[in-house]
Amino acid sequence: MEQSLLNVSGMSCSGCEQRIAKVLKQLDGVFKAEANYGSGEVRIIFDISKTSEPSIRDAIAQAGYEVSQ
Ligand SMILES: [Cu+2]
Repeated sequence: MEQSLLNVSGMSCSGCEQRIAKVLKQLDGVFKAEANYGSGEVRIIFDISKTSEPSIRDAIAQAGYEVSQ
């Protein structure tokens, strides 16, 4: 199991948190996804054999948010 903490900009309310969490939980291999718009952080716990951090970053970007390095 792998844990990543990403800095995401563009979240402005709890709806954004829920939207990102929902999108990430739909990815195969993601066990936990928590977004916090106050801190701009998204914490993900995932199975590295099923998905990857780049895939997670892509999913967040496709949902309309920006992931910083
Ligand atoms: Cu929002």
